[in-house]
Amino acid sequence: YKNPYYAPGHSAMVHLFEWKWDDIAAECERFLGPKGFGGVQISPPNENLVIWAHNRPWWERYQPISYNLVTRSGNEEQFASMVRRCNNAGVRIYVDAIINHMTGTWGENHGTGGSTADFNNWGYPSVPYGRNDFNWPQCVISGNDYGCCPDRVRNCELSGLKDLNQGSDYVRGRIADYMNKLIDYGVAGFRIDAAKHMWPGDLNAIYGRLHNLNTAHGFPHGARPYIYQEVIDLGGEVIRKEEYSALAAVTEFRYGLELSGVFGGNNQMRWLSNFGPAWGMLPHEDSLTFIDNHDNQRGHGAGGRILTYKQAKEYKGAIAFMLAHPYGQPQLMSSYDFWDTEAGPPMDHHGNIISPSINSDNTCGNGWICEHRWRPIYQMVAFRNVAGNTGVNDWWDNQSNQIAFCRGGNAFIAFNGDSWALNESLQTCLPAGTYCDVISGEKSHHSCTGKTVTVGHDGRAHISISPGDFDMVLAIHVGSESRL
Ligand code: AAO
Repeated sequence: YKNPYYAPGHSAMVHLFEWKWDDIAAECERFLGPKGFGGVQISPPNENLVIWAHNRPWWERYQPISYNLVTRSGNEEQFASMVRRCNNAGVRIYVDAIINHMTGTWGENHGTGGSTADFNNWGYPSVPYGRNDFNWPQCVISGNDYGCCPDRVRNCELSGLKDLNQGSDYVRGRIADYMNKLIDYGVAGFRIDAAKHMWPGDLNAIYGRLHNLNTAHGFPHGARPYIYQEVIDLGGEVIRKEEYSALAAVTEFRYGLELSGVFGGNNQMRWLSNFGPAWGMLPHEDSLTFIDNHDNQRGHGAGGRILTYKQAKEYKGAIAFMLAHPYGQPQLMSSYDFWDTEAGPPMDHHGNIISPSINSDNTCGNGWICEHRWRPIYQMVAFRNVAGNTGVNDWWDNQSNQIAFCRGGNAFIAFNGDSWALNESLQTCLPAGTYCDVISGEKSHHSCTGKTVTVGHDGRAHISISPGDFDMVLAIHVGSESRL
């Protein structure tokens, strides 16, 4: 469950938060595939409660009312077509699976596909679930429970969401049927929402019932789905991430918190020389890494000061480090603009999601931020693909906030987080040549629209990043040689 099964030459997944299936399919073909992205995490595809009381907030999608594949993002046919088209473009689809609970009660009672619930009887006829499928006695998790009481964290309700009993064979069956249907459609894996709130043994039993990935979609025989479990463990709680990494991969929340600290100026870059498990993070193969996610970019879930698109220069620095560094399986966030932390995606007055528009410079419009289309970000995905399985070598730092390192002999990156210029002759590990910095520009025909770097026969080059530069990063790799 720890292999994402990316297509060869692809890496990194992007969470296309609240995107529609047709738009994702188009994005796979026109952008993600050609740029070398590994996959897309989609918003939950199963039917959710419609919540007009909060003007269709994003979080209504975390309130399942059935496992029918119909949401604001699209219907079952559109889902199937998206998976097919993305796999054909070399881009995998990972589903956000909400299997801990069903919707809470909201004085509104119809789903995105027209299903209703019988809230007084814990009844979800479209599955169907009834009273016996939930944990009893009914109770709600309080903040203190995280420090003392694993049984309450797992058997009580997460903010009033009806808590399914995954110990039941019947419930396991309904969940596995749902996930298997998605696997058969060609998805490559799942984010397990609220995994901390389910017993590891129950999850293991459910994973054991899952089908192998669909060979008709290009997966090898016997391939198991990639599973990354949402477990917030920043220390100090009774439930530990290792209980879950024993089963499958885990979202490493410490990663984005630490890198936000460094790139936000609260810790020195030089300490990053041993970034990874030495910082209290999971082993490489267990770790799904990210800077921000859909929760913490708006103050939900794990707290802390997390960088987002709103602090663009620092954010791009942290993302560039994540993509340049070999530790973990990186996930990028792709957002819509928001100020109200409850606000749903761009929508019309019927609640229909408005598609992103694509500008001539590759960026998005209609209220969509599309961080994944920011040049330094998508070009760092290409950097990661070129770097491949190499480790970090030739680390350099100035004992402060200027650092640089190579990935084997394929790629080189430098960062300047100091208030003075970086101006050094550094070892780039690259063959002699003229390279185009993929952060400040790109290769265009036989020249470069940004900084150029000349590497000598000894592999050294003069590297300069001034504090006034638009970005704090400079990156070159064997694919950015500008006179090829
Ligand atoms: C909505 C309404 C509620 C209403 C509910 C029921 O907002 O008012 O009661 O409906 O109708 C999302 C939204 C929720 C929303 C829900 C359903 O975030 O606001 O509720 O949809 O519509 C915990 C879980 C974690 C969860 C996170 C939000 O452990 O799994 O809360 N994330 C996922 C999704 C998320 C989704 C759900 C789960 C539910 O990503 O989008 O909710 O499907 C501690 C614990 C964490 C815990 C947090 C928050 O964290 O460790 O496990 O996360 O508390 O309760 C420090 C600590 C850190 C701590 C943090 C916050 O930083 O170091 O550990 O403080 O206290």
